[in-house]
Amino acid sequence: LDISWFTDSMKERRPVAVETKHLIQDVLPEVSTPPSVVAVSQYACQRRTTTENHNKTLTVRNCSSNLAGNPAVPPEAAALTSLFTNLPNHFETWKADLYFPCLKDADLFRCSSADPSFHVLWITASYQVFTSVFGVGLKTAEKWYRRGLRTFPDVMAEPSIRLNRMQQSGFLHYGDISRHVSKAEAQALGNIIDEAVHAIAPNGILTLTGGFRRGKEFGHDVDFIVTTPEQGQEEGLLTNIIKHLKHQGILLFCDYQPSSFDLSKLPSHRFEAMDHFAKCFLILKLEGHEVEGGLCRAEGDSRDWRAVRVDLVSPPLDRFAFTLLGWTGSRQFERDLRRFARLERRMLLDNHALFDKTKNEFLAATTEKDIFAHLGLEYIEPWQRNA
Ligand code: DCT
Ligand code: MG
Repeated sequence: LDISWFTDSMKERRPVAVETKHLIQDVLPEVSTPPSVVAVSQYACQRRTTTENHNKTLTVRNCSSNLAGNPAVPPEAAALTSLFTNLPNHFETWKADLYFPCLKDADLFRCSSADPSFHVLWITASYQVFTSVFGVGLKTAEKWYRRGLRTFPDVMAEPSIRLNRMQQSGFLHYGDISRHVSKAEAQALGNIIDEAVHAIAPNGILTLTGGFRRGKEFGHDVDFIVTTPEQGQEEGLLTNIIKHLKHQGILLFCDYQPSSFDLSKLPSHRFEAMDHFAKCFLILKLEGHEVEGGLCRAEGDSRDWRAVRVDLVSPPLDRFAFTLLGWTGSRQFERDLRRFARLERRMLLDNHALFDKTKNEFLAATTEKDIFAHLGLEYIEPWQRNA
């Protein structure tokens, strides 16, 4: 079996022309009949990946790595896995070694997921226990780990550690917000936010985005975009929504970041993980009676409410399509979309705008379809962006 083309590309982090025919024939003869011709783009934005792909292990691990701050599945691996079907269990460990050669020292183990139909392979990087807390990033986790702290009680007992407000809430609601959010819970939150938006701005526009827009059944939070048809009126919208939620007694935590968006500073040649629109990271109290079919409750939990993470972002209307495309994800899809724009089209794409470097001009868009068309890409529906 020669997979050097694959592992070498992983080491060098360069894209590969995916040539899977031999891999499938040599390694997996009993598993599936290989397609006679396999043509898979290295870019996720040229593939249609639904949640119903044959790649449950990596799909799920991609979610958990998202949650835990682990490196995401490399693009080459994501492309490859769209071809695997019904892998025998022992291949999961083999795949983990193949996909994560950089994490040789990481502690690999198996555990059953909530869905018993497949196993989830977790890579437990040393800091993961801490980065799983809302408000604790890699830097803080590393700092704590280097001090010899290994568990939450270690952190609590360390007198020199002063948790910020976000971390305090992260620990306080850890049990709730580390449990997944169901589609029904996301729907209930949509109703609550919609009511708040329309109490403030009768013409306000609320749009579900993130994983739930991609048709996922579960998520770690619920993401929404709020804006108004009157350009400029979106200013103040979020702060008023926050006040409204507080008045309802359901605001458990709020980190509000005002807009720092400045069109004259675009295009940005530097990659920025986050956009500059006004946004807030919330923890809301969701009550059982709001949710069709009831709450996702932990065993032995008798409360009729749970804490849920909600993100709201508020761009001006003329930036809406870019924000929607950026926040719909998946992260892998977004990364590849930007990489495709840069390398194949000499364009810069982010959540604010699309800039054509050849023509030296911004390309306007009112819908996601406009952006795909500018990029010369076939339109990919949100539920096909689960790379
Ligand atoms: N996003 C991005 N880059 C970031 C952060 C987010 O491109 N640095 C995009 C991708 C997905 C979207 O924003 C929402 O982020 P998450 O809520 O973290 O992801 P999700 O796909 O909604 O996953 P989950 O279902 O776990 O919430
Ligand atoms: Mg989300």
